[in-house]
Amino acid sequence: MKDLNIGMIGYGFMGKAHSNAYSQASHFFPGEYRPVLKALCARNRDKAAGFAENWGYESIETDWRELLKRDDIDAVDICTPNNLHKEIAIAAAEAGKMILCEKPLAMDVAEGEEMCAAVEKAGVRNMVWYNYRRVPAVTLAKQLIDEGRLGKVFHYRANFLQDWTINADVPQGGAATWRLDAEAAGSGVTGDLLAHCIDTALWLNGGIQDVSAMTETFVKERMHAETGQKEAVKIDDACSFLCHFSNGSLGLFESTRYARGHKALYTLEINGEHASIRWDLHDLHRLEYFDHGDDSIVRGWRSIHVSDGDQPYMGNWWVPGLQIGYEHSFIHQVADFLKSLETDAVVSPNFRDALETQKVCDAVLASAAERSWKSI
Ligand code: SOE
Repeated sequence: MKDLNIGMIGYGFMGKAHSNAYSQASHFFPGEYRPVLKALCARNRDKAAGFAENWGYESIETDWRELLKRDDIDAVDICTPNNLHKEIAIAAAEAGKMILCEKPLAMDVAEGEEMCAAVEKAGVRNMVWYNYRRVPAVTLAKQLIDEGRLGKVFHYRANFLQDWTINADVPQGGAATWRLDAEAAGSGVTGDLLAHCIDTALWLNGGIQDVSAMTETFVKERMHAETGQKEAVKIDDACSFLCHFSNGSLGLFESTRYARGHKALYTLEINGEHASIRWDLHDLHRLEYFDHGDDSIVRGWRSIHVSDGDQPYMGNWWVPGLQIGYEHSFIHQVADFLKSLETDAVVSPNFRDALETQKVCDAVLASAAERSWKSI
């Protein structure tokens, strides 16, 4: 086995998800390459050391520029808030490192274009962590669509609902709440949650032509964790949009952090001429499937428990019937990245793919601001 030395920047929620994925991938998907947790980089030395010890990183750095200078780092994983993605990614590309970047790719399309240009000029392998594509049930949905089982698609519907910011005392800015600070996050639910829905939609249903959106910021001022002052909230708390897909289907998307009772409810449904598909993150190992070709007396929604060896990724896990969870989508993403090193295939979503998602996000925000349809 060849080593793929990872240098990870950041150690929050995604730092854990990615570290776990690097640790597990080669055990369950053995191949030519094996990730090695070489260095963890974060500004706070004590916290970096604690995280590194817990997850088994061999060393720490407190300045990402020093990490990029190291010859023993092959791939850089960017798990920082969104406002740092561009600078780090461009420098990492110039240093010849492979890059695995957290979503969304960038703060906006202009930044994303620069990042794409940098990785393409340097010729470095790159990937963005839109992990939900690699939930086996979602990958199975892609397989069924590609086999033509749905026929012409009429409707694509997706929601991503949460409720963790309803309390006006939740601050903006700082380690755990930077997602509420426009300076760090770029946008609110559009870049954080709808970006997932858009990435999956572009993958399953093809390009989006135009959008009509509305956004709302329900809590107008929040204390900023860094200044201690109440400041205007500039992110979108909720966003809904309509769109036309290039294949002629109509799209309907909704995301909010104000849906009391919903913690992370990502759902999608696709209605085609011959069949429909739906999926729900809270029951992520199941794919609901309605096939109009079934005999009429038994026709109905079937609930496919995606756990059998001939279903995506499942042959590498337990015996049929035993399921896997959220963290495995990240493990699959690492496994596919490692495989791409062997085969020299492009691994997706790469920066270019994620730029398409960014274009839709930017158009959605512009449409909401201007109250008009926007072309992509
Ligand atoms: C926000 O709460 C969040 O953690 C997103 O940042 C993730 O991308 C999403 O998968 C779950 O929710």
